[in-house]
Amino acid sequence: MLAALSVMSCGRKENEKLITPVDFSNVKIEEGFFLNWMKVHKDVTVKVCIDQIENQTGRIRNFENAAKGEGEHSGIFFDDSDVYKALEGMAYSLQLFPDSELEAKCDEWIDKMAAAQQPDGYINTYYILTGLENRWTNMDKHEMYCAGHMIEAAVAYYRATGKRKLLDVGIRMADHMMTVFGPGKRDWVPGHEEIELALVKLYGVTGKKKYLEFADWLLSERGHGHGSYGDERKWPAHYYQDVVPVREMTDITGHAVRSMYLFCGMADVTAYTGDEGYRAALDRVWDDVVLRNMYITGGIGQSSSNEGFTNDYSLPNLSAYCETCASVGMVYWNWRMNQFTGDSKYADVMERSLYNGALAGISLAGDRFFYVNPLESLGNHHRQAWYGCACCPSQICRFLPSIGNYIYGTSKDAVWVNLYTGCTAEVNQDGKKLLIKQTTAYPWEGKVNIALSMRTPLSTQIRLRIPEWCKSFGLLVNGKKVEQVIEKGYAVIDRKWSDSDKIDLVFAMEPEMVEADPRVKEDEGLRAIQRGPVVYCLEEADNKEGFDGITLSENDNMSAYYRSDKLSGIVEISAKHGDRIFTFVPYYAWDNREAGKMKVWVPVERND
Ligand code: FUB
Ligand code: ZN
Repeated sequence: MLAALSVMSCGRKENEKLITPVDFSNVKIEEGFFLNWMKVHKDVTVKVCIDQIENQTGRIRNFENAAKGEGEHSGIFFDDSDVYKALEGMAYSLQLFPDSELEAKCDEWIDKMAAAQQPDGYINTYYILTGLENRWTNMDKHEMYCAGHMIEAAVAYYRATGKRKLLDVGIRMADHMMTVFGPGKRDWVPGHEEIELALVKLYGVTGKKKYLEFADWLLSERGHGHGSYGDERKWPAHYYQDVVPVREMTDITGHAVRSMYLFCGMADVTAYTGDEGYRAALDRVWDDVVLRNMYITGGIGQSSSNEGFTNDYSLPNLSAYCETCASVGMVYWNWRMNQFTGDSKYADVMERSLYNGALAGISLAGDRFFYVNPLESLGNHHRQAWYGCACCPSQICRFLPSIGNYIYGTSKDAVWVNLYTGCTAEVNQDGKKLLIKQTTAYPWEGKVNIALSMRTPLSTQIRLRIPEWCKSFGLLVNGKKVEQVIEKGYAVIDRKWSDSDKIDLVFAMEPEMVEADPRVKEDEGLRAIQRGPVVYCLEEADNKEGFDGITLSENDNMSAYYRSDKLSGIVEISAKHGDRIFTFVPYYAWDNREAGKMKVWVPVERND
């Protein structure tokens, strides 16, 4: 039943997208680095989100009040989106760990959402409770943003359970929007992108092309002067990516999360339409984001003033905004770019943003969150149990359980391995079932063992990403060297595979001192430490004496060792500088102990 409605039934043009990702529901993370995150998500984060949404804030009450048509709206006008994003995360969790109690909670919330929907399909508790006559008057008020998150939750829950009540709410809201906006109707530029990618998901699940076309139309509305956002002096059009038509974009502007969702929407539409203009624009802005505006953590959006981008190569550390949602957005977008091109440079960025920018957004215990992720702290920046604007906690709630999405992909002739982590995946390659079991302590060790199981021998390429940080690697098949070529950052092995075949990969993984692009003035004379995909930082908790004066030199001896007793299990790095030893811990794990200072970039004495 679900398969009949799958994405591939919707007329994706052959070769528009090279790689089809292997869905996380077919990837079991039963060991390794991410297992702990999956458990923490299920046991803690989901419960924290439910408690915040039901008891600590008025988010679910807004739906109850909207259903009754009376009472106040509490919180921010886009708070509905947090409920939808948490629900999406709960749906993913159900897919991994069936749980009748959690499913009942989802059903309870969905009943409230459905009851709040207006007869004409409109749903948004802010306008329902503050005056429906004002709806669709201010493009910055996130009505389509909330609708998009609802549709994403609806698709997730439908896929997890087969239940379509929320999906029908989503369909009615989408149909409502299409009666008001569209060619020959009203113009509209969603002030916060999101609806575009959600409509493509709705197309994927319903097979109704009108949703894809509406997504494309919304994208084409940008940059023609249709935008109207209330206070235009405060937030000019570039904050909303509304200065030029999206096909003409060359530079990244404005709000970081909005940009990420826009680019995901453009990529998703292009995957079906093959729009060359969107593709070319995405390539241009990717260079601008990654080469000129990205932190070493894969975080983006330098400034709190616009929650977004400023000037090329201006990357302050103490005031870095690097919203958690923006790092998750980088994962979403780079994953899509990789699917078009089969170029590992996108998966490299995806990995960087995942292990550093995104994972930093949640405490190791899964109960506290960072919204802003600076690369330096004077000791006054801490995780919080929740936020008034809670986009980041709910983002993390939907992101963590779906991490399995980013590991594998398939194309006509190849199986693609993008992330290395302990897991077992069931992959359909050329109509045949292939079981891939990865065993590895990555990112702490560079050794990866991949064991294949299949009923009958299978001829296919296996494309193994050689991470950009890796200076040398070894690759054996069944214990022997084999012929391989490197293409766009992947080691390609093309052969007939048999049951029980094994691939052994070893990536040399040493602590490295990394220097920023010389145009980044804020990092002049500084170095950061990275090992494998993990970026490190100094915390006062480990380096109590003279923290502000810590200096390294380029030839300091660095050693890395695994500490199962520390920060849920990490590789710690010690740098020996003269008679002092400095301890570095992974950036994502900072602020999980007593309060203190932190820095990623450290002064270095040069040897020349
Ligand atoms: O506006 C909705 C979300 O709240 C944005 O994506 C975040 O940057 C925060 O402003
Ligand atoms: Zn956020």
